[in-house]
Amino acid sequence: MNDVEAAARAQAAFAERFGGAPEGVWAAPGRVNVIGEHTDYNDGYVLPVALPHTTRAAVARRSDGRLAFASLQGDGDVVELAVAELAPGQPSGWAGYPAGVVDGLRDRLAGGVSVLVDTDVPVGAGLSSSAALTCSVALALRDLVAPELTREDLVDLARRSENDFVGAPTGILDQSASLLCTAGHALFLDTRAKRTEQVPLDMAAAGLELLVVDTGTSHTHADGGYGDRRRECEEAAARLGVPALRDVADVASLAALDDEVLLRRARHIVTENARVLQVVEILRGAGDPREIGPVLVAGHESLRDDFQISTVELDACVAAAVGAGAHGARMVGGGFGGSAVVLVDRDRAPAVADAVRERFDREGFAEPRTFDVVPSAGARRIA
Ligand code: GAF
Repeated sequence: MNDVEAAARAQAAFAERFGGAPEGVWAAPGRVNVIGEHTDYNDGYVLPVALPHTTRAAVARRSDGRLAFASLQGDGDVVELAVAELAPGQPSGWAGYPAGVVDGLRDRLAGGVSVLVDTDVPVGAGLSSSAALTCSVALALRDLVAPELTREDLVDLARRSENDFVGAPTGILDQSASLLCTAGHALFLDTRAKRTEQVPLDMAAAGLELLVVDTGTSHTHADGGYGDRRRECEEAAARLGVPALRDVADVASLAALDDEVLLRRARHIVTENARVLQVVEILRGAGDPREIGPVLVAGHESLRDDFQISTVELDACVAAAVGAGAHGARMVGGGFGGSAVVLVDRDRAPAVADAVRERFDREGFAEPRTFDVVPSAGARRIA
């Protein structure tokens, strides 16, 4: 669906649910991370691209002090409450994400707001559907009531909704990707300095495809595993006497860690930051983007063996894809389920996707969903 069709669909649905027209419609994409996993909350580097898939928010201010959230993907129920009732965890469920954004600007939204969302970002697939939701609403509210906010401010507003309101202890990878990515580029972000560089990434010109494989096994960040990893990284940094694992120069500097688990976690972060820099170097140069393939595989192995957040489905996907001729593949996102990304020659892509499907069938896993990703635009107003 293009932006014009998506806007018309959201406007019609808004009118049906709430009566009247929205003041506008905003779209924000999900993301797939090329490399740089779990580095964001360690002050490190990331390199995401925006998906063509977006969440759209049709929004209008109200004057009765109430909030209403509706979704075309849910059960049709409208979540309603007074602005004064907003509190972390209230409302719960999906509406907590946009409500947390409203909460961040509640002094400007005393009259309330109605929000209708529609999405084609796969939910729970490690493709950042929650950031697509918070960022579409953040951009809408910026345009309506807080024009002085920069996109970097909105990254922080959306992150606070997830961290403080919903209770998911994420970093800023997903929100930055959704708000700062541009079409045809990967976003190289230094999460400490908040410095960005748009790195050209034209897959088609190189005869390549970036294939996403959604294993259909879901994950959620408010659950234990992600928070455990974050705490382990903080503990490792504290024991090493550095502000964050970003400050560890190399693997040799980890020798002081006598705890095997903390050593593994820290080793992943140190080597992953180096992999991001390596991939950026390759993509910046005149070299062949295929050269990033082995770096992606090394990233997967590190997430599997050191960070220990992969799954049998994700491991099987990577093995089958590489076995069938992909240049590289790795799991993406928070882990414990979700999707993998595969770098493959365009003419080999159907055979690689088939090989993954056959492997899943043999192993008795559910059939995965695959699609090609063109690095797409970040959040924008579409009506
Ligand atoms: C999730 C989080 F939301 C991000 O902040 C990031 O840590 C990612 O997992 C792992 O790289 O998407």
